[in-house]
Amino acid sequence: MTSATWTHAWDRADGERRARDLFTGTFGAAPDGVWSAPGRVNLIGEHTDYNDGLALPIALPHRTYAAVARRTDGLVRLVSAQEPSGVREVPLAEAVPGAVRGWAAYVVGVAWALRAAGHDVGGFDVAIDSCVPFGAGLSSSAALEASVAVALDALHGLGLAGGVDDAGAATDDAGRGVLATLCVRAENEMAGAPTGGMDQAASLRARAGNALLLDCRDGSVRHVPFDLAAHGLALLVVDTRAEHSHVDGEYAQRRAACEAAARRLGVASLREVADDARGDGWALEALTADEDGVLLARRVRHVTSEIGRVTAFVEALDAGDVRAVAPLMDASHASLRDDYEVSCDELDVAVDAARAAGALGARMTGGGFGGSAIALVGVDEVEAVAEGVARAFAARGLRSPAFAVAVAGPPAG
Ligand code: GAF
Repeated sequence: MTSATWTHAWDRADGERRARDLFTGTFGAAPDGVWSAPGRVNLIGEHTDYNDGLALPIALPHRTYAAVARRTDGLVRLVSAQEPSGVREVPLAEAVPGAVRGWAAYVVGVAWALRAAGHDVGGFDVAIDSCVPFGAGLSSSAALEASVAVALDALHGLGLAGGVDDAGAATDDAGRGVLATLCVRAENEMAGAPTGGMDQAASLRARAGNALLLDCRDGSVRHVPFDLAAHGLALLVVDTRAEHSHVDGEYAQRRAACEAAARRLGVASLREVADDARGDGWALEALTADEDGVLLARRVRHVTSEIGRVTAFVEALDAGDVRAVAPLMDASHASLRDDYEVSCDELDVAVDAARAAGALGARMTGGGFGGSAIALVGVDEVEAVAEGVARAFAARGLRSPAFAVAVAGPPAG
């Protein structure tokens, strides 16, 4: 009997029923339909997206469900099972950056971004329910945005989202790329979180059974088969329950540091440094010539080395040598902890304890400053590693973590 707490994904029919029931109970009529979108874990490629770099997320089986009905009066009424504040009302005409606070900004922001891009989107009622843990670094915000985006796409016949086939693949990746960009606008401009585009791409463009190799320079993607079970392995997610947020200053500071470094180096983005045939030594040397460039050099070293690790990770998957990704995960964590300084005690404890309990490799995932870690473990070791992590947290007096096993699920639909 395990003492570890597990966060299980809802069955799709159950999630849809929950959102539908909340809608009917709140608004007194049936919705036009229910749409859903997944959270994500990023396998590797952290803080690379806003540097035109590479990232490798998978969509989680944990999803956010949105029951939605069109309105004709330009009003948005919102309710969420995760928000005790009751029904919120926002006239779309008043929905401008800065005017809408809290979780509603992510929902209304998607409608605002679609309208700003020239799409004829009107008011709607929406009821949200979700099994994507909130504030756990598993992209609950992107799941919320993407679920609303595909709902509005369908209800207004925008023709961008296409469908999802029986194999869990989106039928119109280009249209989804457009929707992902608009969801990023919603998050950046309406919600005020200066994030990159990885999370929205994962939620809208991932494919079941595959990792999504995302090239953030041109938005192109490649689906890389990712079936750990076939190799006797599993991906354990540790939600440290140290809540994180990207609306606060640290994330923005890291992004600003990268932009400052790129300016000093005279490159359009740090991707150019990562791709430089000479390596990144010249850039680190140039930056450390000034004392105030020493910190920038460490930030740059994380980004360039992390982009290299994404390439090596994909090469290992392509070669069927899945165990070879474990040291890359360890190196990624060390780089994020020491050079990029976005880890925290809880994440370090989770990673160290997972390894001590038998994980082959482990790292923080997502933006950091709290949130979740992932560990590559043998299928028979999942419980033991979770127990080991739970014990380490208890021994340090930390809040009990929650666990999940991640398999690559289908995208929003
Ligand atoms: C967060 C952001 F939303 C992403 O855009 C990405 O930068 C990530 O942190 C770090 O890789 O999830």
